[in-house]
Amino acid sequence: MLSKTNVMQVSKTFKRIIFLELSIPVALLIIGIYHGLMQTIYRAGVLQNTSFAKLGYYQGLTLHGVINAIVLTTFFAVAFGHATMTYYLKQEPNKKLMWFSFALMLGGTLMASWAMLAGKASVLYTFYPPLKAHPLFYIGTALLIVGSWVPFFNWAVMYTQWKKVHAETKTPLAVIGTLINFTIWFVCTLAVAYEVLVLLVPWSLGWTTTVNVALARTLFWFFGHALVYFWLLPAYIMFYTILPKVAGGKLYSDLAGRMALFLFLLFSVPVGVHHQYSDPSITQGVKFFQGMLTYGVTIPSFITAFTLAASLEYAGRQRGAKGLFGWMKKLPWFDENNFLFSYFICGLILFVFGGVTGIINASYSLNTVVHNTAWLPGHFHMTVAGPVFLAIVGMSLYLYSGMSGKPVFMRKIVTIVPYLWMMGMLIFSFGMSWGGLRGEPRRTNLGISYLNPKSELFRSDWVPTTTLAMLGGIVMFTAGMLFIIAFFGTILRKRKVAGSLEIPVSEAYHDEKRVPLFDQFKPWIIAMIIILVLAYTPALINVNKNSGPGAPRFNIDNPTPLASENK
Ligand code: HAS
Repeated sequence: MLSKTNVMQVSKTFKRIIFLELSIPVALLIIGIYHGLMQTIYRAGVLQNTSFAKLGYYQGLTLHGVINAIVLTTFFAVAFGHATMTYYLKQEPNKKLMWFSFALMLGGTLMASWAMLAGKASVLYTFYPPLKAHPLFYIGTALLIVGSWVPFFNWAVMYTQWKKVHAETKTPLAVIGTLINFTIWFVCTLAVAYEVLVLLVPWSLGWTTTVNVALARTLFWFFGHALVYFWLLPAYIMFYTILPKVAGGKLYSDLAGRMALFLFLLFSVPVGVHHQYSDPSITQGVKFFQGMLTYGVTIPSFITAFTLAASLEYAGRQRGAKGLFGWMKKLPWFDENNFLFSYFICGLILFVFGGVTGIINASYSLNTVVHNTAWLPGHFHMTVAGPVFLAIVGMSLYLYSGMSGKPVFMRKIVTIVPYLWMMGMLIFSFGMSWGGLRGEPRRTNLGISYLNPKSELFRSDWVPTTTLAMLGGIVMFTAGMLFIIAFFGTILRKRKVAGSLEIPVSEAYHDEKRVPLFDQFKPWIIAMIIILVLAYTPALINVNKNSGPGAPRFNIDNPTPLASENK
């Protein structure tokens, strides 16, 4: 058991808001992971229909992406941000603002969910035009985002007040990480807010007849790649500040953590064009430059890999390990009183593969082989559904149990869930990546054509790859449902002790002196803006010049435009 020394008492209102922000997305996960499983079943050709239980393939894929990748991650980032800022700065955020932010996020989620469940927004989580969604889908998504800005402004005030009193104290790493993450989030969401409010909502309402697809995609990816680091950074904060402690050791270097986090501020946003290597409207020079910056964004992850590996080695040796690799055996792999470790370590193992596949995608030339194939979901499930998902669910349960004073339900199963999830994910992603290299497309209901033996398009070589992906999907679905049962089982339990906010805190093995550059935001934000202007000015000039005629509105199930309605 971890020592109870790192405990903080918090108000009832604070707890109530955090509980809601943690449990609502976990409840929605039931829909999210169900549709993940269904994707693999359609794709393996077991289902040869366009819909199942009155929910269409693309409708399900949209629900899957939006709930898992946008709703869960945003709610969690806000809840975890509240927890870390409160814990480290010893001050609770403004409650009215907390409620306001929660209400905006919930209202937005309900609007977007209605549009998706009613089949009026089957546009996938990237909502690329010319696919058109109901205006409430776009407005709901915008509200969710704006709701997540509110706490950021509040935290910035809390931090400034704290810094006035603690000018010469190193800002806690978790606070630095949270503020960096939400700075990235604020900057990148400005672009998607413009896309939604200026381009998509008026077009979806029929006030404008066409949309500039190239511009919309470029604005989306300005947001879209930074979004993946908005998902990742809460996990990185946990890896730097909690993992070494729960492993039984220390963080190898505090300064390394700071460097990594600040580098994300520079490189997270100006790389979106690597999603558009195949877009004809952007010139090669811009693609090359953003491709180089993409290699820049791998540096903080390499720093993280080496720092965490050293921290884990130290932990293993503290536990009595001998020899070169003996430390691995000594780590608390299956310690049910310390279940967070299993969520973190499984996520990290998956991220080794997620990282390598990302580096392959980033290559301008190799990207032409993998773009829009099943390889891509193979890559990103080992990132967002690897370290990110596992850290989110593990920490949600940990925070809930600690703050409510209710013991975790099915603790043994909870400890095994991440291993099951990791095995499922490795099988799934191997199937997807292998299929992708054989040309299997992503975002395609293969069951109605390529995986239907009666179709003349049947591809027998995609049978093993899609079957593997489905097997992995079944294992992951089982793990996910076990977690959801454990989470809600915990909520239904009786309180055993008074709840409190308890976060394990790792000490640093090398606790370097305070370096002012790594304890302030201004120079980094200025450098961030300069790189952004250099990377995106030519990209935006390109898409305005080479955008072609505007596109009318389309529905996903019909290749003819809805032009006649656009009067
Ligand atoms: Fe990515 C596409 C490149 C990271 C998510 N990515 C996507 C999409 C998603 C996504 C969702 O360049 C699809 C979007 C769509 O729908 O179209 N990605 C990268 C690169 C990285 C990267 C270079 N991606 C992520 C992360 C994501 C994510 C993180 C979510 C959280 N990605 C791309 C590109 C595309 C792309 C192209 C577009 C492709 C196309 O054609 O459309 C890098 O940040 C990766 C760096 C990571 C590492 C790994 C570090 C390893 C660590 C673990 C250490 C383990 C330890 C344990 C210590 C260098 C930290 C050891 C202990 C033991 C006991 C063993």
